[in-house]
Amino acid sequence: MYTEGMKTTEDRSSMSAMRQSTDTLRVGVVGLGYVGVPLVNLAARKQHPVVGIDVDTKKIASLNTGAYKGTELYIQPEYLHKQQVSVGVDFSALRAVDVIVICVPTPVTKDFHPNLEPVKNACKAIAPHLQKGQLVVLESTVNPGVTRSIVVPLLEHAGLQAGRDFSVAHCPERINPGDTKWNVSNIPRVVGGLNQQSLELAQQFYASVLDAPLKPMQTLEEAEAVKIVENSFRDINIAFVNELARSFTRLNIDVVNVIEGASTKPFSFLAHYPGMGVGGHCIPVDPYYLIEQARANGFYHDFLSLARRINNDMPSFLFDRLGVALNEHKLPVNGTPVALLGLSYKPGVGDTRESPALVLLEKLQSAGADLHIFDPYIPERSTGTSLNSALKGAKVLVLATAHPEFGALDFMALKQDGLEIVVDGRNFFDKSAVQAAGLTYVGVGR
Ligand code: SAJ
Repeated sequence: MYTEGMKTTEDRSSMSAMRQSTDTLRVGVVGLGYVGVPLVNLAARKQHPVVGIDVDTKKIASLNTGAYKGTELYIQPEYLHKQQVSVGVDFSALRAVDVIVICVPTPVTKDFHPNLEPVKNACKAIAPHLQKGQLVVLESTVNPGVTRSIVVPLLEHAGLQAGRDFSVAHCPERINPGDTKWNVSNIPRVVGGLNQQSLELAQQFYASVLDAPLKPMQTLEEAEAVKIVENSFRDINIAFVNELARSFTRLNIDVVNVIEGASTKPFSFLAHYPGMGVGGHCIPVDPYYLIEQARANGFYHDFLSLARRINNDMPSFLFDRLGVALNEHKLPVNGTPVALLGLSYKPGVGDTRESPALVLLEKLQSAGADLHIFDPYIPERSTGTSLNSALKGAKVLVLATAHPEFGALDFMALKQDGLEIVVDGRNFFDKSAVQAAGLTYVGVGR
C-alpha cells in the first residue's frame, strides 16, 4: 500500500510526475467499443496522448482508416493524423502510459451467468507490461468485489504489488448509446479506489478529462455496486409496468394512459413504459451480476430475479396476443405473411444484444410464419431492402423496435393492400389511427 514511509524515490517521482502533468497524462484505453472509443476521443480532445488497444484486428484496421461505422464508434481522424492517438493490438504499448483504462464488455452467458472472461483476458494481457507508478482503472460493469478479488490479483501476476507499486480504481461507465444529450464528457461519474492513493490518482485523471462531477466512493465495492443498482432500478421499474400491462390487458384498461395519468404527479413517480421486453448490454444483464454474487454469499434476490423473469417473458406474452388476434381473423401463424419491423433492442441504433425482437423472431420462425424482416439499422439481417418491400402483401405487421423510420405508415393504404393485424410491441403507433383504418390493433397493455 502507498504509505508515507514506503514511497521509494521512483514511486514518488512517478506519482509527482502524474501530479505535475495531469494536463498531459499519457492514457491507454483497452477495449475500443462504444465505451472505449468515446473515451479515446475525449482524452485526445483534452490534449492527452492516447494509446488504444483492442484484440480485434479488423476493428483496429477499420479505426485506423477512420471509416469505422457509427457516430460514437470512430476515432476523430485528426487525432490519428497528428499521431496524438495510436491504436493497435500490441499491449506492450501500455508500458509508456500513465493511466490504463479497461473498457471491455461484461456480457452474461446463455444461462444468465456473468461472463468475466473479457475482463480477465484484458488483465492477463496488461500484467506483463505494467509499470511502477501506473494507475489502472476498470470501467467495465462488474459486480461488487470483482476489481479487488479478480482484477488486482491478475495485474499483480507480474510481481508488482497493487496499492504500492501501481494503483487500481473502478469508475463504472455510463455510456448511453444513441443519446444526443448525455455523453462521455458530461455524464456525472462515481469512482472508488483500492486505497487513498489510488482514489486520488483516479480523481486527478478524471478531473483532467471529464466536464462533469465525479463522486468519490468509500470503497471499490461501493463504486461497483452503484452501476449495478442504477441499472437494476431501471429493470425492476420496467418489470412493474410490464406486469401492469399484462393485468390491464385483462381489465381492458389502457396502461399507457394510466402511466401518463400517474406522471401528472409532480413527485415520487418515475414513468417507465411497457413493451415486448428489455434488451441491450446493460439493463437485462447487470442485475444478474448482483443476483449471482449475492447468491454466492447466501442471499437470494427474489425481487430482482422476478423482475428479470417478467421482462424475459414479454416476447412470449406478445406472441400469445398475436395468436389470439390471428385466431379472430381465422389465420394460422403458419404460412401467413408477417412483416417484422425492427430487430434492434432500442430505437435509432443497430444493436441486437439481448434484443427481445430476436426472441419473437425465433417464435415466429418456429411457427412457420412467412417472415419479411426490415430494420433500417441492420440491413444485413433484413429480408427486404426497404420498409415497403417488407410490408408488401403482409397480413400482419409486428413492430418490435420503435425506430423513427416506422413513424409515417399509411394504415389506410396498408389495409387496402391486405393488412389485417398490427401488433405494436412498443406501443409506438397511434392506436386510434390503426383502428380507424379498420385494422386490428394489438398493443402491450393497451
Ligand atoms: N425499455 C422498456 N421500457 C422503458 C425503458 C426501456 O421496455 O420504460 C426497454 C427498451 O426498449 C430496451 C431496454 O429496456 O429494450 C433498455 O432500454 P434503455 O433505454 O435502458 O437503453 P440502454 O440499454 O441503452 O440503457 C442505457 C443505460 N445506460 C448505462 O447503463 C450507462 C441505462 O442506465 C440508462 O438508463 C438508459 O441507457 C437510458 O436512460 O437511456
